[in-house]
Amino acid sequence: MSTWTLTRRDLLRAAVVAGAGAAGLGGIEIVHQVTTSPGLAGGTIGAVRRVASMCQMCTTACGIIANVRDGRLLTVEGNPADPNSQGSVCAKGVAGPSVLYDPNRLLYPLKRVGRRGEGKWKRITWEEAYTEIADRLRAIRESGRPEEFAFQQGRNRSTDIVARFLDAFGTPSAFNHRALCSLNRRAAILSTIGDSDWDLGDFENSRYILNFGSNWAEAHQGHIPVAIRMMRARERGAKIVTFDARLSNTAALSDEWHPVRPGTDGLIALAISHVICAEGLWDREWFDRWTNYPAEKYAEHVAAYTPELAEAESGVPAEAIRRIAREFAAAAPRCTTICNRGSAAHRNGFHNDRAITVLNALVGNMGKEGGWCWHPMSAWDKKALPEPGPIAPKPTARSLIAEAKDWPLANAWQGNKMRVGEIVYLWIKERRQQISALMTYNCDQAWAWPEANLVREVLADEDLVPFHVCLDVMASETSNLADIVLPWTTYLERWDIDSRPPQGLVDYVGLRQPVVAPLGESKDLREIFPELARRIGGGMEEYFPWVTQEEYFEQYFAPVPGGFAHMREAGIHVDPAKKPNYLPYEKELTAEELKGTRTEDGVIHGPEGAIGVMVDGVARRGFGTPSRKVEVHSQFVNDRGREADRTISPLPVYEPIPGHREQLAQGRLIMISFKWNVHNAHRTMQSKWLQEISHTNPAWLNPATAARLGLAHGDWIEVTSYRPIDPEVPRGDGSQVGSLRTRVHLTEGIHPQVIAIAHNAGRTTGGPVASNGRDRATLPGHDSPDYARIWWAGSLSVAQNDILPIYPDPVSGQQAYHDTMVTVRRIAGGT
Ligand SMILES: Nc1nc2c(c(=O)[nH]1)N[C@H]1C(S)=C(S)[C@@H](COP(=O)(O)OP(=O)(O)OC[C@H]3O[C@@H](n4cnc5c(=O)[nH]c(N)nc54)[C@H](O)[C@@H]3O)O[C@H]1N2
Ligand SMILES: Nc1nc2c(c(=O)[nH]1)N[C@H]1C(S)=C(S)[C@@H](COP(=O)(O)OP(=O)(O)OC[C@H]3O[C@@H](n4cnc5c(=O)[nH]c(N)nc54)[C@H](O)[C@@H]3O)O[C@H]1N2
Ligand code: SF4
Ligand SMILES: [Mo]
Repeated sequence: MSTWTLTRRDLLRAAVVAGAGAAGLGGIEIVHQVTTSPGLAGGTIGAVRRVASMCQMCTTACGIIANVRDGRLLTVEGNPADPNSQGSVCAKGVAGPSVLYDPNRLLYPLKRVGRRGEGKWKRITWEEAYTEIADRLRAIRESGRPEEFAFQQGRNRSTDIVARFLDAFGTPSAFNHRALCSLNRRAAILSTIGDSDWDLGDFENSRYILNFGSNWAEAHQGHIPVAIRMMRARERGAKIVTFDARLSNTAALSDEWHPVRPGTDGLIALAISHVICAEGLWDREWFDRWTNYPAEKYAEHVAAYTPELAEAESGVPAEAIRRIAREFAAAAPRCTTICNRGSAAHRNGFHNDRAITVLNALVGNMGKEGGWCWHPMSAWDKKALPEPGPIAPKPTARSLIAEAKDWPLANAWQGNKMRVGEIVYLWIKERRQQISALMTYNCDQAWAWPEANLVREVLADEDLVPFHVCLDVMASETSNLADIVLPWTTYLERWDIDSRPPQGLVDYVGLRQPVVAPLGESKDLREIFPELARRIGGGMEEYFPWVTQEEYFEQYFAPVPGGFAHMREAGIHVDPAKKPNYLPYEKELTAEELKGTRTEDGVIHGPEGAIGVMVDGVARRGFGTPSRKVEVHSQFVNDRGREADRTISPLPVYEPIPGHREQLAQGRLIMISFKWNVHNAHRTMQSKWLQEISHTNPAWLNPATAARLGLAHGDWIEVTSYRPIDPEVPRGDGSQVGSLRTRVHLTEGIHPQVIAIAHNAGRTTGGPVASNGRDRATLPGHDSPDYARIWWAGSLSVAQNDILPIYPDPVSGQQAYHDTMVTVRRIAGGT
């Protein structure tokens, strides 16, 4: 296999070529749009009201200012008061009005009249909808089996109200998307430092950034906040090195791009560690002081992971690995790693991310300016801003599906239950747990989940799912399979308390507020749940004492100076007295904190557990792990594994993906997935502004691979996928999953053993914009003259998830999105 390293000049050339080539296939244009506005929130300019709120076109939740005239939203811009996004928004943020005013929005409650999935609906009143749903749910609750009411949520930003309702109901069957998304990354960080499940590299102050498969210029949960800091760092001369299986736009904005074979990032990190140890480039003193494993022994552990081994497995030249190791260590402590689904969404992703995290400990950059940092709060300060009103106790009923005991790390951390979302519908199909009612919220599992056709099959089956209510903004593959569809407000018409891991290392809080009145009869969960609780009764109603949503937020924001009124005006609050979370572990414990504690093996225990550690005779706060040190050696994960009959190495290791080597030798390819900057999963595909920019997903192939397979640019191909050959994975028998048809997009910007397909495509419902004209007027009364202007109607758009196998990492349950083995063959053409 060929290996190569590209310079920044080569990268820019390649990016231009990729863009130009794509245009010939109907356009996968590359757009970077980061705007900065000096304007302030609140007040008016002429007849325009400037309303502060928070974007939710993706999970980054940037502060925004909505310009509204006569009750109509005109434009959206960034809110400079947001310490994370600092007044910038991306193209998706700007496109808010196109979602709000989309003529295909759901505006009235609908009840199915034909067979499930047939697409026949009648409009009903809210009164009818409430009555039917409350009657069904009350019967389940009163049956004594509350777990039979299951709630499927996706990227929920209204966690307070959802938890309140489910707890008050008494159901533990809360299914979420975490395993589809970021489970391995979080488990790796929790097991290593304990303080947080999310790292926040101090990029702005960094001099050297190693990026293992994070596409921060286009995606990443901290997209704009990360991207603006990376660009500032580069302007100041920082070097960014990106490992990605494909030339992402992030790779193109980096100083170096190294194409990697998927699933090998952990090995590269271990090989870099090997060089750092072998050449004595480490910060040995820091490692010995602050980790629970001697540096000498870690050097022995990584001795086997040579750069040559890493080259053979990953394709990154050994010499490049040596050079990068030296450069990274030389920049310490102003150096950091960043990673995301590129390294983590694999069968071995937990260990990949552990190896990358520990690499930081080796150079002693943890918690330091310009280094690898974190913040204990991944949202706002919940102690300072407690939830108003009575809090329901946690359910005592059990849910086999939610507990997911086969995956020892999925729910291993209290308060951070991650579940294993991708097995839910398989297990319902296998009748492992009875479901009597399902409510879907903020999730399009029938399109976004692997084996999406299996999800659709289960949702269509009235024996398996007797009652399905879907709350959605627009028709989706999932709402199409509901019995009742409730019209949901968009993020521009609803209330939330929100904030994200603070990139500036100081926590903050924001308010999402309606910038216009809800369209039609759409409502938010914050209105629906209290009403349902009152109608279900049986004590549930006691947890929802407030009358209006404003009243609830009035109470919520009371502790903020200026209260709710200030939040409505400014949108964001940051406590000016708070300092960035540098070196939290060094903090000395006070005499007051040490009162009544006992020290055992150096760990200081208070009445509620470990609070610190003795280091060189001083009592310090340390880390949030059992040993209060960085757990290079995690007995915790090893023990959790043993309890579930799984072997989890306590040290970071490289575990090759089972079957990859053999199948690659037979000529199969690894199929990966990626996200475009202008799309966010399902929710942007209805936006005509965004869909016009990106609406197609041909398969990226390297010219060398295409030559081997006898393929040319633009050829039609059939891609056939297979389950893993892996006894530790459900149905891991190597059997065929399915096939899709797409076209070849030739580019040097991809590893030769990889085929990459963007996931933001392939909708068949949701109206003509989302489906490239396939779905004409789906709902009564929904049409628009704009639809005639969909010049991209009929463009290629395939649903990748129909052929992705359900493939949970056996230790954590993370869906291995980037490990699917496929065969590719040329076909005559046509969709
Ligand atoms: N525009 C946009 N932004 C988003 C989202 C979106 O849908 N669209 N979704 C949000 C959400 S929910 C999430 S979880 C984040 C995800 O954010 P990211 O993880 O940054 O994005 P992904 O596209 O999931 O994957 C990142 C990269 O991994 C690469 N890759 C695949 N396999 C490997 C590998 O083995 N090694 C390496 N080094 N690279 C590999 C892919 O080519 C891709 O460029 O983005 C968030 N932001
Ligand atoms: N092949 C492949 N599949 C993937 C991924 C991948 O990289 N490749 N990524 C995975 C990841 S990381 C994740 S998190 C999941 C995400 O998958 P989902 O959770 O299904 O994605 P969302 O876009 O959040 O869509 C959820 C629902 O939110 C609704 N919605 C809520 N609020 C609004 C709003 O204000 N406006 C609009 N327009 N819609 C709203 C949408 O209508 C939609 O039905 O997908 C996963 N699936
Ligand atoms: S990064 Fe996400 S939250 Fe921020 S403006 Fe873009 S879509 Fe909105
Ligand atoms: Mo995600």
